[in-house]
Amino acid sequence: MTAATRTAAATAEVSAERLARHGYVILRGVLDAEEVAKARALCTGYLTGSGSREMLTSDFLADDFLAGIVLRERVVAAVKELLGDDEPVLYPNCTARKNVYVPWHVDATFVGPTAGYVWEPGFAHLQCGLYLQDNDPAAGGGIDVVRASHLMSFDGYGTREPEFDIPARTLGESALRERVDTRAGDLVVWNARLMHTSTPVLQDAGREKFGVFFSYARRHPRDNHRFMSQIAVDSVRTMNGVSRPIPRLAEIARLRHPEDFPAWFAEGAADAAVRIVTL
Ligand SMILES: O=C(O)CCC(=O)C(=O)O
Repeated sequence: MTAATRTAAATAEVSAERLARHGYVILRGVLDAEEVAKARALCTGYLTGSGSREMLTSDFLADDFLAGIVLRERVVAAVKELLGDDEPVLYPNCTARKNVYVPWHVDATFVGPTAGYVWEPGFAHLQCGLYLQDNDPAAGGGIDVVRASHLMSFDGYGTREPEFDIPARTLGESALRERVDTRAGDLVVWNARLMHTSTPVLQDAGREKFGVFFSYARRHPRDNHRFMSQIAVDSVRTMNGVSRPIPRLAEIARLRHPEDFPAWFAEGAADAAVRIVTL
């Protein structure tokens, strides 16, 4: 993509400058109402039963419609603009989730003593969540964030002190807390260092919550390899001396490009100058 096309892809809402300042941006209306209904129906079909909350990457990629969202021209153009990289990296960390609610956190790969590299100026990683329902103040449906917390250190490894009250920050009651105001079909793109949580459900909406998730990054062999290696490390969890695999992460660590990807997806990525990185 030329610099001119990249600039055309940028709007006040979706710009590298806004991402740097707030820690997230919203790409509106990636799916229209009909497509949202289609995606919800697909997710309902795949995520059946109370134990089925997250799709394996292979199952997600096997669905042309869901997988196609990741490579939509508008999505890729926005990612390139936000990363400032015309050949971004896509990780095989693609999934759809049903009724997943997560407490306040910074994404695991970006926390702790081995993750110091995420504070380097050249580092850039984007977590993407496309929500298939409005994010309602009472019923939830998306995420809340602590605005600009990607610039601050919650774990002692960062470069900038949090700028809000210490007692408030862990409770997520900071004045910088905000509900990301998404409508069904909008894509939220956030810096993985951003403190975020599922918007709480205060009142049952009488519907399932669905989201489609994927990760893009700036091309950087060391950082790309570290992200994938951390997924491999996280793919086995040990508690009380008993180790058990986390199937979705274990599969990501096993996938190889291009052979484990649908041909149309691998070709579509290549045509869009998106590099798929596997271990
Ligand atoms: O979708 C949500 O509610 C939370 C997503 C999240 O926290 C994550 O993907 O890291």
